[in-house]
Amino acid sequence: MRRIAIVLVVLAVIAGACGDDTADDATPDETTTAPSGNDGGDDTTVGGDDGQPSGLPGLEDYEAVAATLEQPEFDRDLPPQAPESPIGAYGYSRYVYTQAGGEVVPSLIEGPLGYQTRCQEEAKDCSYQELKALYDSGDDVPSYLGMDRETLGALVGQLDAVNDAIHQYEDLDDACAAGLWKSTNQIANMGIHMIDGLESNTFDPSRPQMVLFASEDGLGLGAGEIGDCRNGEWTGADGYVPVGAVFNVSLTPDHPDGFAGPIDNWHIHYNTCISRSEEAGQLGVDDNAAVGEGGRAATTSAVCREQGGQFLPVISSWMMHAYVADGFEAESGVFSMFNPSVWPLSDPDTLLDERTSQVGPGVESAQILNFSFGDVRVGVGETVRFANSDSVPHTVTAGSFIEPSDAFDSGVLGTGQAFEVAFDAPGQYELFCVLHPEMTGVVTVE
Ligand SMILES: [Cu+2]
Repeated sequence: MRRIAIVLVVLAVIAGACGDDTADDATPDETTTAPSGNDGGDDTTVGGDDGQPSGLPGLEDYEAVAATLEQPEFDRDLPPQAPESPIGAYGYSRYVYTQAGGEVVPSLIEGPLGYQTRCQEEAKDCSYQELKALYDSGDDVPSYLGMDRETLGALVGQLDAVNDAIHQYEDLDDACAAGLWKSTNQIANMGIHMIDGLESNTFDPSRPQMVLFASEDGLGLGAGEIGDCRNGEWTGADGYVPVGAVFNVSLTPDHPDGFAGPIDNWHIHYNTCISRSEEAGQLGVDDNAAVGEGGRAATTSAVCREQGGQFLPVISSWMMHAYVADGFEAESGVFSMFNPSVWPLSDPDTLLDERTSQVGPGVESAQILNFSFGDVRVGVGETVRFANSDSVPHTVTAGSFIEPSDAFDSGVLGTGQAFEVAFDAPGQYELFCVLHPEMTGVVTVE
């Protein structure tokens, strides 16, 4: 990979020498914001406010700067420097930091360090049913799955075991009779968490630590009481069926070697407030949290204490969902945190858009998620704020690796650092990461 990148630098220099007159004439105003407090960023921003095209430094310059940034050692580690403003999106990014009162606190880590094999677009065959059909067809395994045929077979076998495990229970009466107990009410795009065997904290596909239940017809929604297990019986309405499982295993330094292949991105919760209010019997508080995992947004110990909750700086386990039930096929991937086939029903790509973009007044937030800028759309005069929520440094640089432009360049952005660009003229603006040339994006200004 590195050798290819260096060849590309040479190409870029040649392209630059021959192609100056093709450079962007629409020059957005460039403003760098927020990276202060992070040693890597301030002194590396390239490109000028003086209007002089300064050219881009070579890959090796950027790599040298990137190498000075401290990196976490293990999958479970938070970044050495905390972001100053919220970053990330639950279920879609490596890190999530959320605003809690006057503080920005870590909320979630998901997936291994570096690149994660995520399989969340509808077009990709990543649901249990699709993986199974793919394996049975004997067709080539698509490269986005990052596994060979044998590994796919092993994964499908494990998911078969999960499917059998959750279907030991036909409904919540069965679950209550078997001694399961309710951990949460029905959480949007997730379901009701029923605890089954938390005493074991090892990975076994046939013995998940929780079973997720949901109704087929959108029953029992919202934050209100839906029922509970009493004397081995479910007190609420009928109609809930198993849809998937949650695994909850020991917090090892790196993520568990659980399912075959790379698509199982395990997560860890930080700064959780647990309340056990009588009326809800619900794990987690903060109903008005917009971006939490079912309202389980991170908070501070002070806020938690005020609410009468129990504060956990970290929940000491790796967790992951697996949605396997027919009728609740997870088009956003078998291991996705949110399943668009569980109430509220939605389109997977819409769910992805909703969960990963936040619009502020005049500022569009563009999360850099897993080596991707996404496609960003803004109005003329609006500002885009790129925030790096990956575990590795990136740059936000105008143009492409073959044909970089002087229009804007963030310099090296470590985890949590952000870069803002205001776009004053309509058009399509290409951008890329100097450190990872395959990482490209487009900002559409209209
Ligand atoms: Cu990059």
